[in-house]
Amino acid sequence: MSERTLVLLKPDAVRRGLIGEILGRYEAKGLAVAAMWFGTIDGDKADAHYAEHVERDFYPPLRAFVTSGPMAALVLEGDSAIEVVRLLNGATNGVVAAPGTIRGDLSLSNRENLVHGSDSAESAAREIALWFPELG
Ligand code: IDP
Repeated sequence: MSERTLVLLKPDAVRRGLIGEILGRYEAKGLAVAAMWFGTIDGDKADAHYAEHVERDFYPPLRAFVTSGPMAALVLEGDSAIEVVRLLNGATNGVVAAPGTIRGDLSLSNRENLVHGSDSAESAAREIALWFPELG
């Protein structure tokens, strides 16, 4: 079933020059870019995106990280896009993410782990509305 998911290429991906490498993996898998945005977000936008995490101990440094420089936000579309992106991204912590995944191949960090992908259909709908209100 074709569906849409929200992907972030976080500031570490941009700083490290990995936009092409990462986007190439999604495209090679067969997902299509339906929308794209590039820029730097403020703390309010970070709080809205990570609403479920704002009370967590790891949130203040995460907030500083995601507001530290430009990011790319994308809507990717294709069969089972939500699950496929999560599988391609790999586990949250790059140290233990499986080789062959984006985080497993390219990250050694639990925070600076290059990418975000919506974790459910409900999250995808909420995040796409937040980042791309014009698609609503
Ligand atoms: P996910 O990005 O794999 O879905 P979440 O648990 O939703 O992981 O966490 C959101 C983001 O918060 C992670 O991608 C990572 O950047 C950061 N994060 C999560 N857990 C930790 C932690 O224990 N220490 C530092 N950062 C964390």
